[in-house]
Amino acid sequence: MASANLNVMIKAARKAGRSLVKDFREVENLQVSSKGPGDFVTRADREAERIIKEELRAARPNYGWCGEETGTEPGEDPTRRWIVDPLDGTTNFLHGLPHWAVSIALEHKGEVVAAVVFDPAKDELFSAEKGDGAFVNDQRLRVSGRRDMNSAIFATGVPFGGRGTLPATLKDLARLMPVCAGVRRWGSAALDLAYVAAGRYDGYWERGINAWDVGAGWLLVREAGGFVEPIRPHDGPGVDAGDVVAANAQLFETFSGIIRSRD
Ligand code: LIP
Repeated sequence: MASANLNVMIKAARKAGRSLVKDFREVENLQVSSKGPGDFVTRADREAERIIKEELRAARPNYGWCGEETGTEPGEDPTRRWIVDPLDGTTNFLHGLPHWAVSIALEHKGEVVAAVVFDPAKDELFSAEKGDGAFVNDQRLRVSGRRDMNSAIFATGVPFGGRGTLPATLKDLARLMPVCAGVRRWGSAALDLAYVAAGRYDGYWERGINAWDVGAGWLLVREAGGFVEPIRPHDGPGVDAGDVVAANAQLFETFSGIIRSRD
């Protein structure tokens, strides 16, 4: 039985999802325009965050806010904050690729306690509450049971445009790819973590990532029986660490050891 907070989060995610699906249909038409859909997607992203903020603030006016588009705002309740990426997988959305999600996390005293990752294009709503398990729609999620690296597949995000973490990520790939069954880069951290929770990926890692990208997925993996930690030691909430490594229980030590071996 979902809590009142989770029901509020699901309602907000679905309302924003309806707005994004309408805009996504327009983006597909704009691919051929010379200017491209960049400005249109920015407006879609900001409208989605406005919808989510309106819904969550109406229900819980004293919680803090951390949103990709509108930044951070402390709340009267200093122990709780919403962590929101209204459109995770923005570049996919921009190019008409149907792999993007609305990500909403509720953090209490530095720990994520409720999570929603909604993929409207595939009609999959991933959710979790601390101690109550993780679900996709009404189906309970469990991480994969694979024990050997050479049959496991992993996901990551490779920085585009030569961003700062590209050299480190290329070294990760050089060490990991020879000992696993493959690596996927599908462009949405929130869905990458949701897919680890669902057992579709056996693990995921990314450097140079934000709290709003990973906040909800962090709890999904843990509630599905997986492990998720910052790559480097970090004081404070793990979702603020700027990097992340996650896997099922059997592979986490070996996988995280490979990713951390250069740090
Ligand atoms: C994206 C992440 C993805 C990362 C991209 C980007 P956005 O978030 O979900 O994992 O590799 O660089 O940060 O910007 O689409 O919300």
